[in-house]
Amino acid sequence: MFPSNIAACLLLALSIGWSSAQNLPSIAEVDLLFPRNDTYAPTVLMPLVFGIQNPSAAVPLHLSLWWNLWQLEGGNMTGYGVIPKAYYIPTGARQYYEYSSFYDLTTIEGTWLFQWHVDSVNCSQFPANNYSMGSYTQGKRIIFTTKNGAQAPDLVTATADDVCASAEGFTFNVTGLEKVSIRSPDNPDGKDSVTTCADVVPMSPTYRPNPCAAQLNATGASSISLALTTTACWLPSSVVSCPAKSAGSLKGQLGGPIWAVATFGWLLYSLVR
Ligand SMILES: *[C@@H]1O[C@H](CO)[C@@H](O)[C@H](O)[C@H]1NC(C)=O
Ligand SMILES: *[C@@H]1O[C@H](CO)[C@@H](O)[C@H](O)[C@H]1NC(C)=O
Ligand SMILES: *[C@@H]1O[C@H](CO)[C@@H](O)[C@H](O)[C@H]1NC(C)=O
Ligand SMILES: *[C@@H]1O[C@H](CO)[C@@H](O)[C@H](O)[C@H]1NC(C)=O
Ligand SMILES: *[C@@H]1O[C@H](CO)[C@@H](O)[C@H](O)[C@H]1NC(C)=O
Ligand SMILES: CC(=O)N[C@H]1CO[C@H](CO)[C@@H](O)[C@@H]1O
Repeated sequence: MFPSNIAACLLLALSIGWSSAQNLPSIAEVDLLFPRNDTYAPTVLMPLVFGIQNPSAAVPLHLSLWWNLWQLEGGNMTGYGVIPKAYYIPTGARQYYEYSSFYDLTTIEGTWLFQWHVDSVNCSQFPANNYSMGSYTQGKRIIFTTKNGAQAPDLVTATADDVCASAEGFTFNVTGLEKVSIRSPDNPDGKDSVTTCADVVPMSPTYRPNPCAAQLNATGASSISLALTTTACWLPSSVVSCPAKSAGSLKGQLGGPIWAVATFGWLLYSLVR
């Protein structure tokens, strides 16, 4: 049913700006910044970029971002992935980006359905019980097209003034924080760890997401592009043309390719069926 030519995709993060401590209530927002509902030239490294606004408020939401990509011609799922800890965030950053690429997926002309959803906790709805936090899911989808001769993916253009407002996003109104014990596989000794769980209330009906606040300028866009290329260069038999030197030195630094990244929790799993 599913094709099997899927390679692992890697997830990296970039945070920008720093702010002082959090006041409640506090609004966090998750936006899909790229791809947009647009037409792009086929590429081996189509970027996937989420913006997380006010990440300090997002941390206790325990966000997970899930996605899958379908090629509409033939209806085949081409790839899927999860960003398991979108809350793995340096405290105090104002703006945070989780990004990856559809590595070697959108190399041909086609129409693509990209579905994404966000899991988040609400401690007042699902009190932490038996060490687990209940979460709920919200999702959106976009269609984009790849066509020879179309524009190359460009994160600055995709988040520019004239188009940024229509990006898809979800907002969260965090009104309270609760300390909870969770037992997680991250603790091999079986000990509980204490974490913070958010109480969330619905947004006021007039409030609209503000993805324009997550605009990327040339500096941010090129640092993301560079990271995507560098990361793709860690993959065995990478189909990306790699600057041999930088790929080598990063391997040296981290002691291995994908596995080193997994250690930091930044791996975006893209599974093969
Ligand atoms: C979809 O998958 C089927 C079965 O693997 C395959 O025969 C078909 O060519 C695929 N379609 C496209 C557009 O890749
Ligand atoms: C979170 O749970 C509380 C209690 O059930 C509920 O009143 C509130 O509407 C929930 N928040 C959201 C965003 O649904
Ligand atoms: C915890 O789990 C046990 C066994 O599954 C169940 O019997 C118990 O009701 C649960 N407690 C709560 C507070 O949900
Ligand atoms: C967030 O919730 C608080 C408390 O219910 C409310 O006063 C405020 O208007 C909400 N903010 C937004 C933007 O909806
Ligand atoms: C690009 O954006 C970052 C983060 O918002 C900012 O710190 C930087 O000064 C900007 N660079 C330019 C050249 O505008
Ligand atoms: C949300 C979405 O994906 N909307 C549109 C994107 O563009 C294609 C082609 O122009 C439309 O068919 C989608 O409905």
